[in-house]
Amino acid sequence: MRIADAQVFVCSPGRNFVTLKLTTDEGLTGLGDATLNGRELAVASYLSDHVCPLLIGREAERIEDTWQYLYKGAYWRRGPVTMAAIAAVDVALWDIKGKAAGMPVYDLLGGAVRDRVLVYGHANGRDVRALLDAVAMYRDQGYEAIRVQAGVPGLASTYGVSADRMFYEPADAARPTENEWSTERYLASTPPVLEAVREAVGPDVHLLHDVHHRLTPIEAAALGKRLEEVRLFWLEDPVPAELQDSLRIVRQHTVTPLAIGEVFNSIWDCEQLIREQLIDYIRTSVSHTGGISHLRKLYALAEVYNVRSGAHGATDLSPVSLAAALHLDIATSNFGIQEYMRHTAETDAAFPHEYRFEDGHLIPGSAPGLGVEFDEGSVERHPYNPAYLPVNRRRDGTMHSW
Ligand code: KDG
Ligand code: MG
Repeated sequence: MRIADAQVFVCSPGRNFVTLKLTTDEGLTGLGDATLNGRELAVASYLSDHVCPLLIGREAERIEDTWQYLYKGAYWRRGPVTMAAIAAVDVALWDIKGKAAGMPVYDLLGGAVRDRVLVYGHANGRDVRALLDAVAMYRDQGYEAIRVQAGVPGLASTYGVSADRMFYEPADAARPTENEWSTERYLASTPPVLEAVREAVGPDVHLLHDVHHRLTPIEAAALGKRLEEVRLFWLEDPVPAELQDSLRIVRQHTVTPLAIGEVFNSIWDCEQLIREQLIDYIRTSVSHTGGISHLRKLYALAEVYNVRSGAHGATDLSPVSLAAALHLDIATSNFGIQEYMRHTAETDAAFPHEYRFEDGHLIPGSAPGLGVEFDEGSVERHPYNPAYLPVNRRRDGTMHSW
């Protein structure tokens, strides 16, 4: 069975998505997600101009060989654009292989090791009261794990906190929105807020918090130490991700579990973090880390070092990515948790899917392949709408992480 056609679709049903569709000479189709928030067209061009022409005529069954061909054959390795493009091809080929075999992808990956996937939702509020309302809403929906983010008093806006409770979309403008940042204010206001949430929900709900790479190692160490009594499930992205050694400093000072990696795009971005057991959860995603083929190698390395998965699953990862993540999660023994930021009804309509939410968990369904379709009419109905993630400036005007 050979790849006969490769099409790239860019559309914006609620937000921008780049979708790859591969069709074989036997008429089977497979989908991959190539969305890179705020840089969508770069991946679309990488695929259409440089990858799709190379795929035509290749054997669709040879997933690993195609991965190596695109990764090594490019000469220029890694990077988010390259790895998102390779991921889309890889996931589409797994989808095709599942359909050809009449099996869900998780069966091709060794079979399910659990019946469902624990997920966490995003509660946020400008202040403690609004945050507690949002947490209660997630509890009412059955979530057992909730990420909690609050506004910082004295700052007009904070990345990660929005008025829209259910469908938070940070890429909100054709030129990046500018947020203001104060580490001092954040460090002063955050611990009491998280303590109040723990007090309100009791001991049995998993609470998570995302720092969005904003602290220095020693500031992150102090925050982790201060939050130990809150018993977070994890403290995410406490420091910028580029320097893996930074996590050693944080680790030396606190037993608060650490998660990092949503911006990583290969095993080499976190090899030291895993090997030295500097983190507890790795946040890499199928769509930004070279697809199922690469991510399962990364998870296998993590398993050796007692690091568990906690895959990124924000709304900028399309339902195709989410389905791929669920198939891998359910077949991975060192799975930890899956992020699940709900898509809007428009997005769900553009990508009809088998997976479903039940009692704080997601279930991938047992359709052959990934169990996701794409409505190509979305391209005309919902054209691309340039949107960028916000930027963050310190109060003295200098740029800061998000
Ligand atoms: O595109 C950026 C978002 O995916 C990111 O801000 C979400 O930090 C995030 C998270 O943990 O979901
Ligand atoms: Mg994050």
